Amino acid sequence: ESTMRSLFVFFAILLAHSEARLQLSRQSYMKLPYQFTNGDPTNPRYGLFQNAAHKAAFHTVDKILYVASARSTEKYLHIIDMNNPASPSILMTHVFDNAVDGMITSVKACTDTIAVTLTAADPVAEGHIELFTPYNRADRVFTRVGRIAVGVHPKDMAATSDCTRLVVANEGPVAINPVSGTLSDPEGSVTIIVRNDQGFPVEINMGFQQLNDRVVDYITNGVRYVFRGDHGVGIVNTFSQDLEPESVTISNDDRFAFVSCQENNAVLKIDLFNQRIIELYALGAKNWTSYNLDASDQNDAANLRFHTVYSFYQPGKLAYGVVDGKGYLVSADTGKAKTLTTAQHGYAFSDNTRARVAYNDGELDITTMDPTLLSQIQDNQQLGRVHMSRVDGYNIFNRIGDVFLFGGRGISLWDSTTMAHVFDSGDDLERRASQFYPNTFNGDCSNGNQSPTQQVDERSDDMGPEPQALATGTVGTTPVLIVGSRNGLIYVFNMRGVSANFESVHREGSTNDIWNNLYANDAAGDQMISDIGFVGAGDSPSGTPFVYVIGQATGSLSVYNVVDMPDIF
Ligand SMILES: *[C@@H]1O[C@H](CO)[C@@H](O)[C@H](O)[C@H]1NC(C)=O
Ligand SMILES: [Ca+2]
Ligand SMILES: [Ca+2]
Repeated sequence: ESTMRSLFVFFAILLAHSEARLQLSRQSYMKLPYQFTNGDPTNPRYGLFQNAAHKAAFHTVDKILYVASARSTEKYLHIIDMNNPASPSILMTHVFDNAVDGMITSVKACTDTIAVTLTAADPVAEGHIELFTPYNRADRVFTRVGRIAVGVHPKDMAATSDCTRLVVANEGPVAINPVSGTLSDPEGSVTIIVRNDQGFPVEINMGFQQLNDRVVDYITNGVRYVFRGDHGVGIVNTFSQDLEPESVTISNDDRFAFVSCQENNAVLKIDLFNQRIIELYALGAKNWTSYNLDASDQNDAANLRFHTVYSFYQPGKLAYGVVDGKGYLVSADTGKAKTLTTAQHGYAFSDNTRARVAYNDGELDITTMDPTLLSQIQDNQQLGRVHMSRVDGYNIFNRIGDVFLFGGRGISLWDSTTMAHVFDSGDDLERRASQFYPNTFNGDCSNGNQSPTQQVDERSDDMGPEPQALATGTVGTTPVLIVGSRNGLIYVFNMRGVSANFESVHREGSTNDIWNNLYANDAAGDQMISDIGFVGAGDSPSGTPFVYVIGQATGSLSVYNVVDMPDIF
């Protein structure tokens, strides 16, 4: 019987490994300059943790990639030649030098227009979108054609397929009002910019105040109304002020926009034809009873364990994908807690606390909670360190009876008509990371004097793998999903059936030196992946589909071909 069993295991492994798999094949890697000494483009400066690159957009006709920095001092848009994805080169760097602007937050490339969103230097003032004609290779010029005000702190932007509508998600995060010197929570909003024949864009600003009337319904459905003010000190904060858009995507028929309100764990669906909000949907919580997770940073290793906790999906990035002719909203379930400090926001508030601290502070209902869960909460190797919500999970005794964590630690598919949750990758991201890259599992890139292996496990108590970039596309006839995690892993999934099925995972860069040295030697990979784009075979100069990846911590751009390769046994 045992011979039969091992034979069976042998064949199972053989089968699993003899299939072809969609994998990434590295084409190029480059660091972007964060500054030019004395403004001289021939004198670039490079540095780790300088936010030299953050977002990118590919112009399919011109084969140009526009890469934006995320710096208030140097607002750069690098215009990069991608005629040969194996050796991209900077053609020009456009410098945004309007002192009223804060920093670049997103970039979109349409056939005849390049759009860039900029926050305002004043954190409670409205931001802007700047429009350009695409870079002209012959004349080497990049010409601005318009500047339009949007809402406070534009964070993300999407365009319809014909580019007649741009949709901007304005986060409106809490800040200190520079005039009054006190806390101000600007309204979140969505701006729709409609192109007309005169070339003068019409803009529609959509606030969320209309949703305040239904706040009780929304809370009952599970939408998080996180910071409600403090009436004792005269801070009133409405639901619409607390709703904070993070990411936006548009359905492939250009009819609907979907906006993720990350901290609120909700998605707004907007009708782009009638310019109205259809509904605000609560995303619900993930029940970890069926999965494993690593919630402790104190064992310097992957320890995926079983805990009876819940977590909010809280997508940091949305995309739209079509499977078997039906559209799905795809979410990267990053997670985010809302933390306000006196220094930065004029008031101290914390959405989250470490589970053991909540226990010690008497916030948990120890009389009704499962004893196993309570013992895990008192153990820093298990749940003691994990950040849990102190706003949710209250029972009728006004004590926390259920533990809610931040972030789904995976990706989800949502029916774009009903917003039903139709697929969850469960613990796939952490499981594959622990299998293929255990030495950097849930690791961080935050200390230049430490190595990637020294920073292993540091994000486990936060939100684990933290997927924060997504792209959908097609390789041959296979719909694919590319997912980038904060700690530099790039996952490839196929979307056959209504699910995301694992194909491969890639980590770029070495682990055998401190980050500063790895960075200097072009061996740090892409850390804190902040954007990913997929370029299909028809738009790729080589005819092979490729993926570009932006790492914010490393200020880097990587390009990979997506190839169907047989696995080497
Ligand atoms: C979570 O799943 C477990 C096991 O299936 C179940 O007992 C529990 O009721 C679920 N929790 C919720 C809120 O549905
Ligand atoms: Ca706000
Ligand atoms: Ca761990």
